[in-house]
Amino acid sequence: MKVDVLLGLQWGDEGKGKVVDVLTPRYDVVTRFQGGPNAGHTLEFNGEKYVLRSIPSGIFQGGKVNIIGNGVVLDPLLFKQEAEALAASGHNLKERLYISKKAHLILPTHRMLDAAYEAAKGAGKIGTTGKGIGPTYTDKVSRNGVRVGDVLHNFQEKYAAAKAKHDAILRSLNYEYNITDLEKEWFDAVEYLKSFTLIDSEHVINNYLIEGKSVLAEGAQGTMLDIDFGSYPFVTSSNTICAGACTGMGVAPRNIGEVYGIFKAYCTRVGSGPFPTELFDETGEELCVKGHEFGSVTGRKRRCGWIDLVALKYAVMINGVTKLIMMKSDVMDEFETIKACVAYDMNGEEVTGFPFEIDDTVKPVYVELPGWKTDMTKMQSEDEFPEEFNAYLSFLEDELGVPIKIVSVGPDREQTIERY
Ligand code: 2SA
Ligand code: MG
Repeated sequence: MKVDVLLGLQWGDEGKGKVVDVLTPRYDVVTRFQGGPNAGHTLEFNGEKYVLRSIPSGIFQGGKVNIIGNGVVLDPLLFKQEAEALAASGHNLKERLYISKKAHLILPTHRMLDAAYEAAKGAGKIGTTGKGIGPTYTDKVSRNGVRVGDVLHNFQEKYAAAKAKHDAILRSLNYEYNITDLEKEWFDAVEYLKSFTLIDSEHVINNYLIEGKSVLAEGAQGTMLDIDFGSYPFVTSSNTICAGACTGMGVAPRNIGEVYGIFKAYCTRVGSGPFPTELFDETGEELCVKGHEFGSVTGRKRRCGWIDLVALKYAVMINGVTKLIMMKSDVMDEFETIKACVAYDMNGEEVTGFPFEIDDTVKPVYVELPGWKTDMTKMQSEDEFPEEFNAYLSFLEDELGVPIKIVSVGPDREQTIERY
C-alpha cells in the first residue's frame, strides 16, 4: 500500500479539515506530518462544529488509527486542551491516537520568542499565529530542540538547557515576560501527554503499509506557505508540500500514492505577505462575509481575492497533484462574473511561471467567466451542475492539467459531490 497525501494548494484554510473527514472512511490510518497548533481544521457535522489543531481529523471516525508524525511540532498544553475537549464530547482518543517520539515540543519560551521576533520585525512582521512554530523549528534545525520522546528520560535537564538559551535570547531582545503560571500548566500537560502511546512512527507507518493498511497524510497550512517554495519570508516554518509527508513521516517517495490538492474556488490569505489577486472592494467583502473568512486559530479576518492560477499551477507542479478538490464555490453562487488570474504583469512583462519574488507592483492579468447564478448548496450530483459551472471547472482543469474530482458546495459533510 501507499500513503495518499491531502494538502492545501493556496495559503491555507482551503477546507482540508472537511475533506479529510469525508475521505477518512476510506482509510485505516490518518496522520499529520508537519506544522502544529498553527493549523485549525474545522469540521462540521451533526450540527456541531469542531476545530482540530494538532490531532488528525480521523479522530471522529471509530476504528481509525491517528498518528502525529515526527515532522509535527507539538505544544503539550494546547494538545491537552484539544484532547480533553474531544474526550468531553465522547471521543475516545487514547486507543486511537499515537504520537511520534521524534516530534518536537513547543516550550512556553518558544511562544515568547515568537512574539519577541515579531515585535522586533516591526512593520515587516510575518503575522504569525503566535504559537511558537518558527522558534521550535529553528531549534530543531539548529539541533537545540526537545522532542516528545525526551519526556521519558532526563526531561528536566533537557528542558532547563533549552529554556536557558531562550532566556538569554529574550533578554538580548529586551523582551519582558513571565511564564511562571504558564510553565506550571505546561508541565501538567506534559504528564498528560505521557499517558498517550508514544511511538517510533516511521516503523509503525511503514509496517502498516506492508500489512496492506491504507494511510492518509493530512497536510496543514498550504503550499504557498511552504518554507522553501512559498512566498518567503511570509511563510510558515515547515515543508507543507508533498515532500514534507516523506520527511515528516519517514515514508519513501515511491510509497506516495495519490496526491489530493485542495483549493478554494477563490483565494484567501491571513497574515502579512504578497497576494496579487487580493480584492479591496465590495466583491472582496462579499467573499469574506459569505465565505465566513475568519481564521479558526486566531479569529483574524482573512484577506480575500480571485483565484490565482499562476500560484496554483506552481503548487500543482511542486506537489505532483494527481486529483484536485475544489471548495467553497457556493460562496460565488450569486456572482454575475468570475475572474481568474492567468498571468502576472511584472513591469509590463506577462509572467506565467511563479517568480522568485512577488511584491505590490505585480498586477494580475485576468480572464472573465460568466457566473452560474444558481444556488448549488442542495445539489447531490454533478448531473445537476449548471452549464456555466461546468465551464468554470473545465477552464480550471485545462489550466491546471489535473482533473477536479471532488467539488464541495457547502460546509457539511453531505455537501460534497464526487465527479467521475
Ligand atoms: P506561523 O504561526 O509561524 O506558522 O505563521 C507564519 C505564517 O503562516 C500563516 N499561517 C496560516 N495561514 C493560514 N491558515 C493557517 N492555519 C489554518 C487555520 C489551518 C490550515 O488557521 O485555519 O489551513 O491548516 C496558518 N498557519 C500559519 C500565518 O498567518 C503567517 O502568515
Ligand atoms: Mg483552516
